[in-house]
Amino acid sequence: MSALAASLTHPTELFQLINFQFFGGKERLFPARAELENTPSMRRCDYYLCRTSRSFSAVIRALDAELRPAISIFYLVLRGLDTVEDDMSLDKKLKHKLLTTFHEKLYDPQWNFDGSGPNEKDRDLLVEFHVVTQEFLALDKKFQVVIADICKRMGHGMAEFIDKTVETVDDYNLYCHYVAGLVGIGLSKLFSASGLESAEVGVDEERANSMGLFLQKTNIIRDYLEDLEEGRTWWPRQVWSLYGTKLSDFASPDCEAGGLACLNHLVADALQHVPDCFVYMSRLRTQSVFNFCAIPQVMAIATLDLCYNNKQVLKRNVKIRKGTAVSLMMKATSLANVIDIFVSYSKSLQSQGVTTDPTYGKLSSTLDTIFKRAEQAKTMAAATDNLRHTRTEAQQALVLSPSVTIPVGIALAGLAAYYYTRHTQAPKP
Ligand code: D9A
Repeated sequence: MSALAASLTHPTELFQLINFQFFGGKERLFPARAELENTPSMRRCDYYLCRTSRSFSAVIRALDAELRPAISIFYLVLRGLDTVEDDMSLDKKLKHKLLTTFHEKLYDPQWNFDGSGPNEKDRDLLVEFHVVTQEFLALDKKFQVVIADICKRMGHGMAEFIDKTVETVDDYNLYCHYVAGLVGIGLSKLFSASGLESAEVGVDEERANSMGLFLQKTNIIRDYLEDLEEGRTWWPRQVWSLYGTKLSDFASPDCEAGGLACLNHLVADALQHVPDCFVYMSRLRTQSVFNFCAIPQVMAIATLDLCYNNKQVLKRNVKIRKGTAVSLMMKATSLANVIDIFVSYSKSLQSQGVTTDPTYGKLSSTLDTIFKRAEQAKTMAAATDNLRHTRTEAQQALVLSPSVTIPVGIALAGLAAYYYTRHTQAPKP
Protein backbone atom coordinates (compact mmCIF):
# COMPACT_ATOMS: atom_id res chain seq x y z
CA MET A 1 0.00 0.00 0.00
CA SER A 2 2.88 2.39 0.72
CA ALA A 3 4.09 2.00 -2.89
CA LEU A 4 0.62 2.95 -4.10
CA ALA A 5 0.55 5.95 -1.79
CA ALA A 6 3.98 7.09 -3.04
CA SER A 7 2.66 7.06 -6.60
CA LEU A 8 -0.58 8.90 -5.79
CA THR A 9 0.78 12.14 -7.20
CA HIS A 10 1.78 10.31 -10.41
CA PRO A 11 -1.45 9.00 -11.97
CA THR A 12 0.14 7.11 -14.88
CA GLU A 13 2.50 5.34 -12.50
CA LEU A 14 -0.38 4.50 -10.22
CA PHE A 15 -2.24 3.05 -13.16
CA GLN A 16 0.80 0.97 -14.14
CA LEU A 17 1.37 -0.22 -10.60
CA ILE A 18 -2.23 -1.42 -10.21
CA ASN A 19 -2.19 -2.98 -13.67
CA PHE A 20 1.11 -4.73 -12.88
CA GLN A 21 0.18 -6.07 -9.47
CA PHE A 22 -3.51 -6.82 -9.72
CA PHE A 23 -4.49 -7.08 -13.38
CA GLY A 24 -1.97 -9.47 -14.87
CA GLY A 25 0.61 -6.91 -16.03
CA LYS A 26 3.29 -8.92 -14.23
CA GLU A 27 2.26 -12.15 -15.93
CA ARG A 28 2.17 -10.50 -19.35
CA LEU A 29 5.63 -9.03 -18.89
CA PHE A 30 7.10 -12.18 -17.30
CA PRO A 31 5.08 -15.01 -18.82
CA ALA A 32 5.16 -18.19 -16.78
CA ARG A 33 7.32 -20.65 -18.64
CA ALA A 34 7.33 -24.43 -18.43
CA GLU A 35 8.43 -25.56 -14.99
CA LEU A 36 12.10 -26.42 -15.17
CA GLU A 37 12.53 -26.77 -11.44
CA ASN A 38 12.00 -30.52 -11.46
CA THR A 39 14.78 -31.79 -9.22
CA PRO A 40 14.95 -31.15 -5.46
CA SER A 41 18.25 -29.28 -5.82
CA MET A 42 16.89 -27.10 -8.66
CA ARG A 43 13.83 -26.26 -6.56
CA ARG A 44 16.17 -25.29 -3.75
CA CYS A 45 18.20 -23.14 -6.15
CA ASP A 46 14.98 -21.49 -7.24
CA TYR A 47 14.17 -20.74 -3.61
CA TYR A 48 17.54 -19.00 -3.18
CA LEU A 49 17.11 -17.16 -6.45
CA CYS A 50 13.71 -15.76 -5.44
CA ARG A 51 14.90 -14.96 -1.95
CA THR A 52 18.00 -12.99 -2.96
CA SER A 53 16.26 -10.81 -5.50
CA ARG A 54 12.50 -10.74 -5.87
CA SER A 55 12.11 -8.54 -8.91
CA PHE A 56 15.24 -9.60 -10.73
CA SER A 57 14.41 -13.30 -10.26
CA ALA A 58 11.15 -12.73 -12.17
CA VAL A 59 13.19 -11.49 -15.14
CA ILE A 60 15.52 -14.52 -14.91
CA ARG A 61 12.58 -16.92 -14.66
CA ALA A 62 11.07 -15.45 -17.82
CA LEU A 63 14.16 -16.44 -19.85
CA ASP A 64 13.83 -19.11 -22.52
CA ALA A 65 14.46 -22.70 -21.44
CA GLU A 66 17.86 -22.84 -23.20
CA LEU A 67 19.26 -20.21 -20.86
CA ARG A 68 17.25 -20.18 -17.69
CA PRO A 69 19.10 -22.93 -15.74
CA ALA A 70 22.56 -21.66 -16.76
CA ILE A 71 21.77 -18.07 -15.80
CA SER A 72 20.07 -19.05 -12.54
CA ILE A 73 23.14 -21.05 -11.52
CA PHE A 74 25.52 -18.32 -12.67
CA TYR A 75 23.58 -15.83 -10.55
CA LEU A 76 23.78 -18.05 -7.44
CA VAL A 77 27.48 -18.79 -7.94
CA LEU A 78 28.08 -15.03 -8.10
CA ARG A 79 26.02 -14.57 -4.94
CA GLY A 80 28.20 -17.12 -3.21
CA LEU A 81 31.38 -15.35 -4.26
CA ASP A 82 29.90 -12.02 -3.25
CA THR A 83 29.00 -13.33 0.20
CA VAL A 84 32.64 -14.31 0.77
CA GLU A 85 33.90 -10.93 -0.52
CA ASP A 86 31.45 -8.93 1.61
CA ASP A 87 32.10 -10.75 4.87
CA MET A 88 34.25 -8.49 7.01
CA SER A 89 34.29 -11.04 9.86
CA LEU A 90 36.31 -13.57 7.82
CA ASP A 91 40.03 -13.98 8.41
CA LYS A 92 41.77 -12.28 5.48
CA LYS A 93 43.94 -15.25 4.64
CA LEU A 94 40.96 -17.58 4.57
CA LYS A 95 39.02 -15.07 2.48
CA HIS A 96 41.87 -14.85 -0.02
CA LYS A 97 42.06 -18.63 -0.26
CA LEU A 98 38.28 -19.00 -0.70
CA LEU A 99 38.05 -16.31 -3.39
CA THR A 100 40.91 -17.65 -5.48
CA THR A 101 39.82 -21.30 -5.28
CA PHE A 102 36.05 -20.75 -5.54
CA HIS A 103 36.00 -21.82 -9.20
CA GLU A 104 37.41 -25.23 -8.20
CA LYS A 105 34.63 -25.77 -5.65
CA LEU A 106 32.12 -25.74 -8.50
CA TYR A 107 33.35 -29.20 -9.49
CA ASP A 108 33.04 -30.60 -5.95
CA PRO A 109 29.39 -31.61 -5.36
CA GLN A 110 30.07 -32.03 -1.63
CA TRP A 111 31.61 -28.63 -0.96
CA ASN A 112 29.90 -26.10 1.26
CA PHE A 113 30.96 -23.46 3.75
CA ASP A 114 29.56 -22.68 7.19
CA GLY A 115 32.18 -20.14 8.27
CA SER A 116 30.39 -16.95 7.14
CA GLY A 117 29.58 -14.37 9.78
CA PRO A 118 26.11 -14.70 11.38
CA ASN A 119 24.98 -11.42 9.78
CA GLU A 120 25.67 -12.39 6.19
CA LYS A 121 22.24 -12.53 4.59
CA ASP A 122 23.23 -15.30 2.18
CA ARG A 123 25.14 -17.29 4.77
CA ASP A 124 22.84 -20.29 4.33
CA LEU A 125 23.36 -20.31 0.54
CA LEU A 126 27.00 -21.20 1.24
CA VAL A 127 25.98 -23.68 3.95
CA GLU A 128 23.83 -25.44 1.37
CA PHE A 129 26.06 -24.70 -1.62
CA HIS A 130 26.03 -28.32 -2.81
CA VAL A 131 22.58 -27.70 -4.32
CA VAL A 132 24.21 -25.09 -6.56
CA THR A 133 27.22 -27.22 -7.52
CA GLN A 134 25.01 -30.23 -8.23
CA GLU A 135 22.99 -28.18 -10.68
CA PHE A 136 26.15 -26.59 -12.06
CA LEU A 137 27.43 -30.07 -12.87
CA ALA A 138 24.16 -30.91 -14.60
CA LEU A 139 24.58 -27.97 -17.02
CA ASP A 140 25.91 -28.44 -20.51
CA LYS A 141 29.73 -28.29 -20.59
CA LYS A 142 29.63 -25.18 -22.82
CA PHE A 143 27.94 -23.29 -19.96
CA GLN A 144 30.12 -24.77 -17.20
CA VAL A 145 33.36 -23.53 -18.77
CA VAL A 146 32.06 -19.96 -19.06
CA ILE A 147 30.81 -19.85 -15.46
CA ALA A 148 33.98 -21.40 -14.02
CA ASP A 149 36.25 -19.09 -16.04
CA ILE A 150 34.42 -15.94 -14.90
CA CYS A 151 34.42 -17.21 -11.34
CA LYS A 152 38.16 -17.69 -11.47
CA ARG A 153 38.88 -14.24 -12.91
CA MET A 154 36.45 -12.54 -10.52
CA GLY A 155 37.73 -14.38 -7.44
CA HIS A 156 41.30 -13.36 -8.21
CA GLY A 157 40.23 -9.78 -8.82
CA MET A 158 38.30 -9.61 -5.56
CA ALA A 159 41.29 -11.08 -3.73
CA GLU A 160 43.47 -8.32 -5.20
CA PHE A 161 41.17 -5.74 -3.59
CA ILE A 162 41.03 -7.31 -0.09
CA ASP A 163 43.72 -4.93 1.12
CA LYS A 164 43.62 -2.42 -1.68
CA THR A 165 41.45 0.68 -1.63
CA VAL A 166 40.14 2.34 -4.75
CA GLU A 167 42.65 5.15 -5.26
CA THR A 168 42.68 6.07 -8.91
CA VAL A 169 40.00 6.14 -11.59
CA ASP A 170 41.85 3.19 -13.13
CA ASP A 171 41.38 1.25 -9.86
CA TYR A 172 37.70 2.18 -9.92
CA ASN A 173 37.31 0.85 -13.48
CA LEU A 174 39.30 -2.26 -12.62
CA TYR A 175 37.30 -3.04 -9.48
CA CYS A 176 34.04 -2.53 -11.38
CA HIS A 177 35.37 -4.78 -14.13
CA TYR A 178 36.05 -7.57 -11.64
CA VAL A 179 32.70 -7.46 -9.86
CA ALA A 180 30.36 -6.38 -12.68
CA GLY A 181 32.09 -6.16 -16.05
CA LEU A 182 32.97 -9.84 -15.81
CA VAL A 183 29.30 -10.60 -15.10
CA GLY A 184 28.37 -8.83 -18.34
CA ILE A 185 31.11 -10.72 -20.21
CA GLY A 186 30.07 -14.09 -18.76
CA LEU A 187 26.38 -13.53 -19.49
CA SER A 188 27.17 -12.53 -23.07
CA LYS A 189 29.14 -15.74 -23.59
CA LEU A 190 26.23 -17.73 -22.13
CA PHE A 191 23.81 -15.97 -24.50
CA SER A 192 25.97 -16.83 -27.52
CA ALA A 193 26.64 -20.40 -26.33
CA SER A 194 22.90 -21.00 -26.08
CA GLY A 195 22.45 -20.05 -29.71
CA LEU A 196 19.79 -17.51 -28.76
CA GLU A 197 22.19 -14.67 -29.55
CA SER A 198 24.89 -14.26 -32.18
CA ALA A 199 28.57 -15.03 -31.60
CA GLU A 200 29.30 -11.29 -31.82
CA VAL A 201 27.53 -10.63 -28.50
CA GLY A 202 29.86 -13.01 -26.65
CA VAL A 203 33.04 -11.92 -28.39
CA ASP A 204 32.81 -8.16 -27.82
CA GLU A 205 34.04 -8.07 -24.22
CA GLU A 206 34.39 -4.29 -24.23
CA ARG A 207 30.66 -3.67 -24.78
CA ALA A 208 29.69 -6.41 -22.32
CA ASN A 209 32.04 -4.87 -19.76
CA SER A 210 30.37 -1.48 -20.21
CA MET A 211 26.96 -3.01 -19.45
CA GLY A 212 28.34 -4.10 -16.08
CA LEU A 213 30.24 -0.89 -15.35
CA PHE A 214 27.19 1.25 -15.97
CA LEU A 215 25.16 -0.77 -13.43
CA GLN A 216 27.91 -1.07 -10.85
CA LYS A 217 28.96 2.58 -10.93
CA THR A 218 25.33 3.56 -10.44
CA ASN A 219 25.15 1.28 -7.39
CA ILE A 220 28.39 2.71 -5.99
CA ILE A 221 27.13 6.28 -6.43
CA ARG A 222 23.73 5.53 -4.88
CA ASP A 223 25.14 3.49 -1.98
CA TYR A 224 27.61 6.16 -0.76
CA LEU A 225 26.20 6.32 2.75
CA GLU A 226 25.40 2.64 3.21
CA ASP A 227 28.92 1.62 2.17
CA LEU A 228 30.48 4.33 4.31
CA GLU A 229 28.60 3.06 7.35
CA GLU A 230 29.82 -0.47 6.64
CA GLY A 231 33.39 0.80 6.47
CA ARG A 232 33.96 0.02 2.79
CA THR A 233 34.06 2.73 0.19
CA TRP A 234 34.35 2.53 -3.56
CA TRP A 235 34.36 6.23 -4.51
CA PRO A 236 37.85 6.73 -6.01
CA ARG A 237 40.18 8.93 -3.96
CA GLN A 238 41.53 10.57 -7.11
CA VAL A 239 38.03 12.02 -7.62
CA TRP A 240 36.81 12.76 -4.09
CA SER A 241 40.12 14.34 -3.02
CA LEU A 242 39.37 17.11 -5.55
CA TYR A 243 36.38 18.10 -3.43
CA GLY A 244 37.21 17.30 0.18
CA THR A 245 39.78 16.05 2.68
CA LYS A 246 37.86 12.99 3.85
CA LEU A 247 35.21 10.99 2.04
CA SER A 248 33.09 10.77 5.19
CA ASP A 249 33.02 14.59 5.41
CA PHE A 250 30.53 14.71 2.54
CA ALA A 251 27.88 13.38 4.91
CA SER A 252 28.11 16.53 7.07
CA PRO A 253 26.19 19.68 6.02
CA ASP A 254 29.25 22.02 5.88
CA CYS A 255 30.85 19.87 3.18
CA GLU A 256 27.70 19.49 1.16
CA ALA A 257 28.88 21.64 -1.76
CA GLY A 258 32.00 19.52 -2.26
CA GLY A 259 29.96 16.35 -1.82
CA LEU A 260 27.52 17.40 -4.55
CA ALA A 261 30.28 18.38 -6.99
CA CYS A 262 31.92 15.00 -6.37
CA LEU A 263 28.63 13.18 -6.82
CA ASN A 264 28.04 15.03 -10.10
CA HIS A 265 31.56 14.17 -11.25
CA LEU A 266 30.85 10.47 -10.72
CA VAL A 267 27.48 10.67 -12.49
CA ALA A 268 29.21 12.24 -15.53
CA ASP A 269 31.80 9.44 -15.39
CA ALA A 270 29.16 6.70 -15.30
CA LEU A 271 27.27 8.19 -18.26
CA GLN A 272 30.30 7.53 -20.50
CA HIS A 273 29.27 3.87 -20.69
CA VAL A 274 25.83 4.59 -22.16
CA PRO A 275 26.83 4.61 -25.88
CA ASP A 276 28.37 1.13 -25.50
CA CYS A 277 25.19 -0.08 -23.81
CA PHE A 278 23.16 1.14 -26.81
CA VAL A 279 25.36 -0.87 -29.18
CA TYR A 280 25.14 -3.92 -26.93
CA MET A 281 21.36 -3.87 -26.61
CA SER A 282 20.86 -3.20 -30.32
CA ARG A 283 22.48 -6.57 -31.07
CA LEU A 284 20.03 -8.65 -29.01
CA ARG A 285 17.60 -10.73 -31.05
CA THR A 286 15.70 -12.71 -28.40
CA GLN A 287 12.92 -10.92 -26.55
CA SER A 288 13.47 -12.54 -23.14
CA VAL A 289 17.21 -11.81 -23.30
CA PHE A 290 16.51 -8.25 -24.35
CA ASN A 291 14.18 -7.69 -21.37
CA PHE A 292 16.66 -9.30 -18.98
CA CYS A 293 19.40 -6.91 -20.13
CA ALA A 294 17.36 -3.74 -20.68
CA ILE A 295 15.42 -3.67 -17.40
CA PRO A 296 18.48 -3.16 -15.14
CA GLN A 297 19.83 -0.56 -17.57
CA VAL A 298 16.71 1.64 -17.52
CA MET A 299 16.59 1.37 -13.72
CA ALA A 300 20.20 2.58 -13.66
CA ILE A 301 19.64 5.65 -15.85
CA ALA A 302 16.58 6.56 -13.74
CA THR A 303 18.67 6.15 -10.58
CA LEU A 304 21.48 8.34 -11.94
CA ASP A 305 18.99 11.07 -12.77
CA LEU A 306 17.57 10.81 -9.25
CA CYS A 307 21.03 10.96 -7.67
CA TYR A 308 22.42 13.84 -9.75
CA ASN A 309 23.01 16.88 -7.56
CA ASN A 310 20.80 15.34 -4.87
CA LYS A 311 22.08 15.98 -1.35
CA GLN A 312 19.84 13.20 -0.02
CA VAL A 313 22.35 10.71 -1.47
CA LEU A 314 24.87 11.98 1.08
CA LYS A 315 22.44 11.68 4.00
CA ARG A 316 20.16 8.73 3.42
CA ASN A 317 19.36 5.95 1.00
CA VAL A 318 17.59 7.09 -2.14
CA LYS A 319 15.59 4.80 -4.37
CA ILE A 320 13.35 5.22 -7.37
CA ARG A 321 9.66 4.81 -6.60
CA LYS A 322 8.17 1.36 -7.05
CA GLY A 323 5.66 2.88 -9.48
CA THR A 324 8.51 4.33 -11.56
CA ALA A 325 10.29 0.98 -11.53
CA VAL A 326 7.16 -0.85 -12.72
CA SER A 327 6.48 1.71 -15.47
CA LEU A 328 10.07 1.39 -16.67
CA MET A 329 9.95 -2.42 -16.67
CA MET A 330 6.74 -2.42 -18.68
CA LYS A 331 8.18 -0.04 -21.22
CA ALA A 332 11.66 -1.54 -21.60
CA THR A 333 10.63 -4.25 -24.06
CA SER A 334 11.83 -2.70 -27.32
CA LEU A 335 15.01 -0.90 -28.33
CA ALA A 336 13.02 2.13 -29.48
CA ASN A 337 11.38 2.45 -26.05
CA VAL A 338 14.63 1.88 -24.17
CA ILE A 339 16.34 4.61 -26.19
CA ASP A 340 13.38 6.94 -25.51
CA ILE A 341 13.77 6.30 -21.78
CA PHE A 342 17.50 7.07 -21.93
CA VAL A 343 16.89 10.24 -23.95
CA SER A 344 14.23 11.45 -21.58
CA TYR A 345 16.43 10.98 -18.48
CA SER A 346 19.39 12.49 -20.33
CA LYS A 347 17.31 15.58 -21.08
CA SER A 348 16.41 15.76 -17.42
CA LEU A 349 20.11 15.57 -16.50
CA GLN A 350 20.92 18.22 -19.09
CA SER A 351 18.35 20.58 -17.64
CA GLN A 352 19.62 20.04 -14.10
CA GLY A 353 23.27 20.49 -15.10
CA VAL A 354 25.18 22.63 -12.58
CA THR A 355 27.10 25.06 -14.81
CA THR A 356 29.58 25.95 -12.07
CA ASP A 357 30.70 22.34 -11.53
CA PRO A 358 34.24 21.64 -12.76
CA THR A 359 32.84 18.61 -14.60
CA TYR A 360 29.95 20.45 -16.25
CA GLY A 361 31.72 20.44 -19.64
CA LYS A 362 32.29 16.72 -19.36
CA LEU A 363 28.64 16.10 -18.47
CA SER A 364 27.40 18.22 -21.39
CA SER A 365 29.62 16.61 -23.97
CA THR A 366 28.77 13.09 -22.74
CA LEU A 367 25.06 13.91 -22.92
CA ASP A 368 25.52 15.32 -26.44
CA THR A 369 27.18 12.07 -27.48
CA ILE A 370 24.30 10.13 -25.94
CA PHE A 371 21.74 12.17 -27.94
CA LYS A 372 23.69 11.58 -31.15
CA ARG A 373 24.07 7.84 -30.55
CA ALA A 374 20.42 7.60 -29.53
CA GLU A 375 19.47 9.01 -32.94
CA GLN A 376 21.54 6.31 -34.67
CA ALA A 377 20.23 3.55 -32.43
CA LYS A 378 16.66 4.60 -33.21
CA THR A 379 17.19 4.01 -36.93
CA MET A 380 18.52 0.59 -36.00
CA ALA A 381 15.51 0.00 -33.76
CA ALA A 382 13.09 0.73 -36.58
CA ALA A 383 14.66 -2.12 -38.54
CA THR A 384 15.18 -4.65 -35.73
CA ASP A 385 12.51 -4.24 -33.06
CA ASN A 386 9.94 -6.24 -34.98
CA LEU A 387 12.43 -8.93 -35.95
CA ARG A 388 13.12 -9.97 -32.37
CA HIS A 389 11.91 -13.51 -31.89
CA THR A 390 10.00 -15.37 -29.18
CA ARG A 391 8.40 -12.13 -28.29
CA THR A 392 6.31 -12.27 -25.20
CA GLU A 393 3.00 -10.57 -24.82
CA ALA A 394 4.82 -7.87 -22.93
CA GLN A 395 4.09 -5.30 -25.57
CA GLN A 396 0.44 -5.91 -24.94
CA ALA A 397 0.83 -5.18 -21.25
CA LEU A 398 0.18 -1.55 -22.00
CA VAL A 399 -2.68 -1.95 -24.42
CA LEU A 400 -5.65 -0.10 -23.06
CA SER A 401 -8.20 -2.82 -23.67
CA PRO A 402 -11.55 -2.59 -21.83
CA SER A 403 -10.61 -5.69 -19.81
CA VAL A 404 -7.87 -3.60 -18.24
CA THR A 405 -9.23 -0.07 -18.21
CA ILE A 406 -12.60 -0.89 -16.66
CA PRO A 407 -11.35 -2.76 -13.57
CA VAL A 408 -8.45 -0.34 -13.17
CA GLY A 409 -10.87 2.58 -13.42
CA ILE A 410 -13.04 1.04 -10.72
CA ALA A 411 -9.98 0.39 -8.55
CA LEU A 412 -8.79 3.97 -8.99
CA ALA A 413 -12.18 5.37 -8.11
CA GLY A 414 -12.24 3.18 -5.01
CA LEU A 415 -8.78 4.24 -4.02
CA ALA A 416 -9.60 7.90 -4.55
CA ALA A 417 -12.71 7.52 -2.40
CA TYR A 418 -10.67 5.77 0.29
CA TYR A 419 -8.06 8.52 0.42
CA TYR A 420 -10.74 11.19 0.23
CA THR A 421 -12.56 9.85 3.30
CA ARG A 422 -9.31 9.31 5.19
CA HIS A 423 -7.99 12.76 4.54
CA THR A 424 -11.20 14.57 5.29
CA GLN A 425 -11.61 12.97 8.71
CA ALA A 426 -10.92 15.18 11.70
CA PRO A 427 -7.17 15.30 12.29
CA LYS A 428 -5.86 13.05 15.03
CA PRO A 429 -4.77 14.88 18.15
C1 D9A B 1 23.37 -8.89 -13.16
CL1 D9A B 1 23.67 -12.83 -13.57
C2 D9A B 1 23.82 -8.72 -11.82
N1 D9A B 1 23.79 -7.46 -11.20
C3 D9A B 1 22.71 -6.61 -11.31
C4 D9A B 1 21.50 -7.08 -12.08
O1 D9A B 1 21.73 -7.10 -13.48
C5 D9A B 1 22.92 -7.69 -13.96
C6 D9A B 1 24.25 -9.82 -11.08
C7 D9A B 1 24.21 -11.09 -11.62
C8 D9A B 1 23.74 -11.25 -12.92
C9 D9A B 1 23.31 -10.17 -13.69
C10 D9A B 1 22.79 -7.91 -15.47
C11 D9A B 1 21.57 -8.21 -16.04
C12 D9A B 1 21.48 -8.38 -17.44
C13 D9A B 1 22.61 -8.25 -18.25
C14 D9A B 1 23.84 -7.93 -17.70
C15 D9A B 1 23.93 -7.78 -16.28
O2 D9A B 1 24.99 -7.82 -18.44
C16 D9A B 1 24.95 -8.02 -19.82
O3 D9A B 1 25.14 -7.55 -15.64
C17 D9A B 1 26.08 -6.72 -16.04
O4 D9A B 1 22.69 -5.51 -10.77
C18 D9A B 1 24.89 -7.08 -10.29
C19 D9A B 1 26.12 -6.38 -10.94
C20 D9A B 1 25.78 -4.97 -11.40
C21 D9A B 1 27.23 -6.29 -9.89
C22 D9A B 1 26.64 -7.17 -12.13
C23 D9A B 1 20.23 -6.30 -11.75
C24 D9A B 1 19.82 -6.48 -10.30
N2 D9A B 1 19.02 -5.57 -9.76
C25 D9A B 1 18.63 -5.55 -8.38
C26 D9A B 1 18.38 -4.15 -7.98
C27 D9A B 1 19.56 -3.52 -7.30
O5 D9A B 1 19.47 -2.32 -7.02
O6 D9A B 1 20.55 -4.21 -7.01
O7 D9A B 1 20.23 -7.39 -9.63
C28 D9A B 1 17.33 -6.30 -8.14
O8 D9A B 1 16.47 -6.31 -9.02
O9 D9A B 1 17.20 -6.86 -7.03
